[in-house]
Amino acid sequence: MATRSIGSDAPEKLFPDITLEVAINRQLTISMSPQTKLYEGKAKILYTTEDPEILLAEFKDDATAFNAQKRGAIAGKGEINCRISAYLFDLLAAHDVKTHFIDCPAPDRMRVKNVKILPIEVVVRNIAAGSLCQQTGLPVGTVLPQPLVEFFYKNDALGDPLLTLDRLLLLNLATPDRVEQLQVMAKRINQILSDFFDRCGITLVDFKLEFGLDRQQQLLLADEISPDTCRLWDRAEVDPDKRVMDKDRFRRDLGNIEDAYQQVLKRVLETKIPTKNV
Ligand code: ADP
Ligand code: AIR
Ligand code: ASP
Repeated sequence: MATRSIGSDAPEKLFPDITLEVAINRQLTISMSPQTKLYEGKAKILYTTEDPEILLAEFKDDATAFNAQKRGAIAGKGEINCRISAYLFDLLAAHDVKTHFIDCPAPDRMRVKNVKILPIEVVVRNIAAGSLCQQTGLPVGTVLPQPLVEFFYKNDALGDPLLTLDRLLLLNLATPDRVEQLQVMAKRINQILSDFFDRCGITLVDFKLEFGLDRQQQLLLADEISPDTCRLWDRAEVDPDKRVMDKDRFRRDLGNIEDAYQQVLKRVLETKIPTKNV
């Protein structure tokens, strides 16, 4: 989908007139206030709420890969990803990481703080996989000596290319201080999530984060953290295909996608969080 700055354009009506009655009924189950569809992406729909500082994100079952060249659906994915994300955002908040997450008014819906998303995808890698292997020749599964933080330009039209620091600064995507802040936050988030997934019997191979600025210019972790945005390997499996519990099952046609996503949710919900807050 073409990128546009959320909140800046005239919002599109939520439902066409012909389905107004259904639309009204559906809205009433979520909130008594009118909602307008602000943006529909590949995996989520964002709606306005009565409060301009709060958005409602609806997680879809739709799945895409390779910059939407491959399309499909994963039954139950919307709810699973919303619940996993909510749980992980709570975990991070308990460790004083500031996130956009407020609450879930329905299993596939999340209320979030409205932020201006930075056009940067922050990827953290613990083990070599995916584009790192394709672009460097490193064998899949190579344990990295330390976590690698990479920046990609969040721009579908350009295919989300890898950025160098100089390109990032050239394009004014962030200041040097912001880059430093993103690196520090990404590494901290990696520590917390890696420890947690370890307890779930899952290896956090790599993941993508998005950040945004709220009205007070505070940097918040945004978007989602789910099997759509992480590579997750079952620690009990050595087989390179069987161990995959994330969107690579869809990307690589490995089958059993729904089961893998369900299994991640189950393990996340069963695992006790080692903090005093949660
Ligand atoms: P895409 O836009 O890549 O197709 P999604 O379907 O997940 O991705 O769409 C959700 C969009 O909402 C993303 O572009 C993401 O950057 C944006 N977003 C996520 N969290 C927030 C937030 N708190 N405020 C505003 N926009 C957000
Ligand atoms: N990712 C990147 N863009 C979209 C997503 N979901 C995630 C992948 C993977 C990590 O970022 O799901 O967990 C690195 O992706 P890649 O393709 O660069 O190896
Ligand atoms: N989410 C991106 C897409 O839909 C990239 C990916 O996950 O492979 O194309």
